[in-house]
Amino acid sequence: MAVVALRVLIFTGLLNFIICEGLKHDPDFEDQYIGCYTDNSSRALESIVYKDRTGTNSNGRCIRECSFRGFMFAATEPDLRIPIAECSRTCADHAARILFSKPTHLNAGVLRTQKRSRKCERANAGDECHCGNNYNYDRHGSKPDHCTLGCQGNTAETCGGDWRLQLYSVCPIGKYKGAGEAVIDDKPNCESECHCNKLPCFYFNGTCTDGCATGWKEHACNQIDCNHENGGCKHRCEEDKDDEWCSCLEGFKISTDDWKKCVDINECEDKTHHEDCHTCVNTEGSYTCECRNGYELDPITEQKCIDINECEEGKGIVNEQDCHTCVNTIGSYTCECNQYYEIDPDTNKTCIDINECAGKRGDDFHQDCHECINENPGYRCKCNNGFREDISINEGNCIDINEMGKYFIEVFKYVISGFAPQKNAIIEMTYN
Ligand SMILES: [Ca+2]
Ligand SMILES: [Ca+2]
Ligand SMILES: [Ca+2]
Repeated sequence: MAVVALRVLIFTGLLNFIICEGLKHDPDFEDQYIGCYTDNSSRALESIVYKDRTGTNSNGRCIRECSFRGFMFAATEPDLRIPIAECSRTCADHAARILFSKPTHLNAGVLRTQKRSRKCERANAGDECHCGNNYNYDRHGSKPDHCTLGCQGNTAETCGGDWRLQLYSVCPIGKYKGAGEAVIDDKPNCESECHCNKLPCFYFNGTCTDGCATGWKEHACNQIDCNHENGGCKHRCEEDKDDEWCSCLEGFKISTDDWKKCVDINECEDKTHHEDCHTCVNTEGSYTCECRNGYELDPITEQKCIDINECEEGKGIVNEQDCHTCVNTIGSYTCECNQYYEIDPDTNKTCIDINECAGKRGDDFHQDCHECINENPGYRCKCNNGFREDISINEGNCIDINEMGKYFIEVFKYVISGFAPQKNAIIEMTYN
């Protein structure tokens, strides 16, 4: 038994080397190889994009064609004109048969298999390129050793086997295979992105044939180049960022459609404007405000409303004429008024004469004022007969003329006669 096992080992290696040679790829796409899978009339991949009869097929060409069409998987498979019965079995099947034949027939078996293999190759009507997006490409099973038929006119590669798909992952245009496995979580590993003047880039390493697009540099055109047209950014470009390196000036944000573009922030809609901005007015890159009466736009920020100091010179308030002492208030102003004046209750902003006579005797005009006559400022008094108005003060006051006259006469008589005045010497006088 041990001898037989050893012989199997030796012959398998020999046959694979001599006859089958095994799976072969274009080295550029080797990394994208997924496996060899069984196909049948219920196709594992949904589309056949071409049947090549010119002898120019290759796995790379099939991968490119599938990528152009937006597929995730590509597979080559020979289109055999001769029925399966003629070609009988795959190369590996023949190898197994030979191993179990008598040793004396080994050489003849090898020769027969070689003949059949060549016959099958000659009989290939063409190479098919299958594309698909179905993750269950393996639903008919896998046959790892069966993809051994050479591509038409290109023996450097194999293009599947009889009803066998030589399956590769496909990266979409602009992407190329990332590091590691060809398929991760059932999806092609296409993490790397290249940016060429004209896509696609090469799928295996991202090389661009016609140079890098704006804002990109290095071999695979996957490095940011802020020195070249600002890295494609509308505003700012930051090379130290791996992803989305564009940023915007103040007042702008990254567009939701294109992270290289910047769009205005509508501060009024977002309600991010200053709380003292009465009516927010959005502008490109900023905003400004419309202010209520009594306020003006802050000349420094132009984004908030500040109180107008109406009391400042040149602001229109005429001191001592209509507003004796201007007092600024937030959003307005008021006035302090001189004596005999009061603030106009209608406007609250001008000083008007107090009508003392409209008030109460004793409180608003003098107790001894017989008839109050309003004046601006103050008031005067009209006095009854025998009284005169004391004009020494603004507040009118009636004083008794007779009493005053008697007093002065007594004093006068006393001074000139040197004796005490007598009652019958009193002289009635009118004081003017
Ligand atoms: Ca704005
Ligand atoms: Ca004010
Ligand atoms: Ca008055």
